[in-house]
Amino acid sequence: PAVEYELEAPFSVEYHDSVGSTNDRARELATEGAADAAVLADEQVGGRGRLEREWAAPSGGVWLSVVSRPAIAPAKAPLYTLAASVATARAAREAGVDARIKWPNDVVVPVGDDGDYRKLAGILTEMEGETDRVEWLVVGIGVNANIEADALPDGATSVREQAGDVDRRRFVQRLLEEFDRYRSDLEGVVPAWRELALTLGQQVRVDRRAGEIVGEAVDVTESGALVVETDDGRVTVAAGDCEHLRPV
Ligand code: BTX
Repeated sequence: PAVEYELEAPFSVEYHDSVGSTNDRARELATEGAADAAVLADEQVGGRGRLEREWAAPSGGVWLSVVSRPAIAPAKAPLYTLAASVATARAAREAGVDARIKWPNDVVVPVGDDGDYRKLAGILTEMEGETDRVEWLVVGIGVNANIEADALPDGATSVREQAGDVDRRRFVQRLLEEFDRYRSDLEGVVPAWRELALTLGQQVRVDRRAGEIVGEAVDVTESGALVVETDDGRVTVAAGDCEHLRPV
């Protein structure tokens, strides 16, 4: 393989040089009953983002999906997305990148002081289950690691561009350790998230299915929804209702 992924992580990791989407492979494993499994690829040829957007995933990245079977209600699933963004941002910071978190699912590098940023990583959480109980969760984490920025879409950056190449084995190990820690401490997720959030305190425009709102992002709730202070009062936006969020 292109990378030797001998990990001591608390997950059994399946490695691919190239795959369609690690989330699709992880969904298969989840359906077969896997728990605490991860799928990792050097390249994806059918990487997916939210809302059927494409995710560019050339060779050199960290394209990772983790299967969990937590005893939680689906309403708490967004905390897994926040936990993954905290874990990713921390691993990137240890690699020398000024990584911050943009609600709901991006890890970004700030550019200047006006809220602008470049996207370093994205999270795609998918689940199966009943209304009161999750059966499985697949958390997909895509990190532009050892990739030239000009091989990526506009507005993207990479660990290589920010800080030089990273040892992907160590990066994934750290990311999975942090993710595992917050999986078993869901109450600790929001406090850890706040410390790295770029979004809090920003004036933002949120495109929702229910229409657009503008205001100051003041906090996230205990289930990971964003609280926006608008001229008409406080509005809570669930991650699943957010199509776009940008600073204004
Ligand atoms: P998103 O819907 O928030 O962002 C997708 C948007 O980001 C795209 O429309 C494009 O504008 C931009 N974009 C595409 N590729 C990149 C990139 N490599 N870097 C920066 N910006 C990009 C974000 O979705 C969630 C992405 C999750 C990706 C992981 S990779 C492992 C797993 N497998 C899989 O298929 N998806 C997840």
